[in-house]
Amino acid sequence: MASKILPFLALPALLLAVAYQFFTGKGTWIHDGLGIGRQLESINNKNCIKVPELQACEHMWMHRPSGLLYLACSDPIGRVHWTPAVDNLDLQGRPTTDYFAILDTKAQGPISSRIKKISPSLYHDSLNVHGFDVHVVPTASSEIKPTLRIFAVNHRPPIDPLTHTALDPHKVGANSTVELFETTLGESKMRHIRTYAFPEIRTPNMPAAVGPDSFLVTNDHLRKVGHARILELFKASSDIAYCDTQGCRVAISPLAFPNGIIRSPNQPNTFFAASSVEAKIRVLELQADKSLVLIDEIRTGYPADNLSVDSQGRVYVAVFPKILHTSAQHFPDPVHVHTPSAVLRISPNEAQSRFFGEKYKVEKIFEDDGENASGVTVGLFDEEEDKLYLGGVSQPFTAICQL
Ligand SMILES: *[C@@H]1O[C@H](CO)[C@@H](O)[C@H](O)[C@H]1NC(C)=O
Ligand SMILES: *[C@@H]1O[C@H](CO)[C@@H](O)[C@H](O)[C@H]1NC(C)=O
Ligand SMILES: CC(=O)N[C@H]1CO[C@H](CO)[C@@H](O)[C@@H]1O
Repeated sequence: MASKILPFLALPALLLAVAYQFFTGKGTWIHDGLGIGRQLESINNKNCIKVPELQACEHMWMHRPSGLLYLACSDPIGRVHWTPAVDNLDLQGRPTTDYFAILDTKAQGPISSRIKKISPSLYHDSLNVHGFDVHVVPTASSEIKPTLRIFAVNHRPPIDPLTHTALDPHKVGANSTVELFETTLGESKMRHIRTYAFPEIRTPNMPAAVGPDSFLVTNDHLRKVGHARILELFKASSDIAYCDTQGCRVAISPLAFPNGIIRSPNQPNTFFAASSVEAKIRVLELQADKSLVLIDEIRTGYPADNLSVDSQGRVYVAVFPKILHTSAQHFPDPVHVHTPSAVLRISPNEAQSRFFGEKYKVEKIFEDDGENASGVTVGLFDEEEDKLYLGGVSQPFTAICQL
């Protein structure tokens, strides 16, 4: 995002600077979207530890009963070279060691002894992870370890299918697919079941499992490459697709930069979807014909990122309070430049005001200037332990904060 957005933002930014006084209040795009004029707070950021073994873990998912935390991790420097979502398409620097890991959050002992990597089996292609989601196959009893079906976005390098030669990703983009792996809870292997490679999976960002073989997936852009991608900032043009073994269909469009998507744990047909450029979360309902219908919008005041839910159905949103700093300075040098992060919690509004149309309550449960957490793209809350797990697409560690 950084290098390409900035020249483009220069002119509007100049014009807007003039009108700064008038337009920077809460509720404006400048304030809510770009974070200009926003005051940072310190919230729940004093009691954190850093786990350097888990770097660049963009997304995570917790199996609540066991406390096993699944993470998709990479290498912060590698991300600078290869993150198709933000136009980093340098094949030479593409990380080749991306992996899934499990952190046992309930076990005793040093954290490093509670981490294990999951190695893929029956899979020989490249793996460049991004968003993922897990479908838990129900078991007859809680004594039996469940089977997990992991849907993982994979940004492959493009290869000509006929000549088997490498193509230029700056011209054709990454070859992004969704991989389905199967594993037993806690197991250090995951078997590859299949690859979903369909035109509707174009610029996949985050999948949300629907069933053992089906999922929704956000495409963050309409175009894989090119300067026109920037225009998508101003004109909603991308979509969310529904896919199963037969293929995919567009479930809803047009959407501007759809990003995190997550299924409600208590209403299986309800999904929450975030956008990187809009300060609201959409509540979407999956229909019998596999289209998505907008049923509500929750204003958050922040461009939102990756989403997670807790067992009570509350939604957690990782947000960038200072998106310009994050995209222009942190992403190009994630190890040295730290950037602010915040996590919001959205819960059903139980107060009086719900009768006046405020159906959801939005509260900020974490904010830090970059010292204890940096560029967080996912905040996962463990309500049993009152702990917040903070992963970042380029963060050189994973942070765990006691609330
Ligand atoms: C980060 O955490 C430490 C304690 O772990 C605390 O002393 C410090 O104030 C925190 N940083 C900020 C910016 O609040
Ligand atoms: C993309 O990956 C799929 C699945 O491996 C493969 O069939 C297809 O040929 C690839 N396309 C490109 C352009 O690399
Ligand atoms: C899975 C997911 O939603 N990933 C997004 C999280 O946030 C980063 C930073 O904006 C995006 O690049 C990812 O696409």
